Amino acid sequence: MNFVVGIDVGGHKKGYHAAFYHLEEKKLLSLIHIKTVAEIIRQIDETSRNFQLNCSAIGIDSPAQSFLISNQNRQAEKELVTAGYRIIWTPKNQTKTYNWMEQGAALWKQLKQKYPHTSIIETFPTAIQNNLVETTAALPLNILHGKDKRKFTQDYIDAFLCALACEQFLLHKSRVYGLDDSLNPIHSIKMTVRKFCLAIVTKDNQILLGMKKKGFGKDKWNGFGGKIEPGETEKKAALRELKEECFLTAKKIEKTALIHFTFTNYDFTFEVHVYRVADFSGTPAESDEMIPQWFDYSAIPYHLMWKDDRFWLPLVLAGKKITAQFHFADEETIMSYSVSERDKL
Ligand code: 6OG
Repeated sequence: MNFVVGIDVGGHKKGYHAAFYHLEEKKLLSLIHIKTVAEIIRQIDETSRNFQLNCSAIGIDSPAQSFLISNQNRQAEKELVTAGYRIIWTPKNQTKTYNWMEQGAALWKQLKQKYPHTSIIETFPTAIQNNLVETTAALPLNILHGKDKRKFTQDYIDAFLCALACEQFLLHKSRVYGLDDSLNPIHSIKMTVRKFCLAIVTKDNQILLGMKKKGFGKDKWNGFGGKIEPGETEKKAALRELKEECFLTAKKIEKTALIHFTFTNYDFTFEVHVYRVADFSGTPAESDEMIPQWFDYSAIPYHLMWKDDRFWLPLVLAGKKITAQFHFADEETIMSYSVSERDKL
């Protein structure tokens, strides 16, 4: 029988928060706030002894190596940024090392020495959080005993998310960022990704939208797009869908957004590659899927479109490049979102 440990690194003042999670029983054994690495090691050993369990993986938040390699370009981080996550530990031309980085690096080193046969992975709670769909776990509320404990609930949750990444890693199901890098990859929870394309056609301050006649998003105005076929590039897919759905041929096409959508009731992520088509040939015409119509930028029917569009489409029309993520509770309700401008995609 096995357990895993997820550790959130908070800095010298805050210390560490750790979640001990029983793999087979899928149960949190404990959530603790600890100040020193020696204390973590003592707790791991005690958990092994008391419950007769083997510690099979440890997942550490705040990539521990970032401190050691702050001047190197790390592939995992680039991939996370591309996927829309904000990486705060390696700002451009970083001159400052934060004490939680030192702390993470020290933790990493000492655990490696102490447990050479245990898998130790780096993980990233924010990336995990966005991939959780129906995961639930009882949070033992006795963690709230004592003064100020509620303040740290977030840290306990992060620690638990790190433990979940360990579980996925051991099942070979983790999502890996930076796999080809010489440095450690970052593991997160995997959700199946389905790739889609979306073409936004514009001309003279007007946008061409299509009223979807069937399928996902029926009766909504949207750009033209659909699934990216296996082996097809994202751009080729956008060109093909544009032609199939409204009979236009793009002459000028440029990637303008990468958007990830998750829905509480779908166990996959929609990864939508958005292209702006600013020049084309042909005349838009109705197809099996779409009824096309031009709209002035000032009269875009957002109330008859996907709820996310009002948050990102104005930026795209203003010529920006963006990444964004939206989590929907159902097809009409956005639970959370973030939109970021990018220099390139
Ligand atoms: P087919 O079912 O036609 O592909 N799509 C979304 N577009 C917007 N604006 N917002 C969303 O919020 C979307 N989710 C999916 C991607 C579906 C088409 O719909 C786009 C595809 O172009 C949730 O094969």
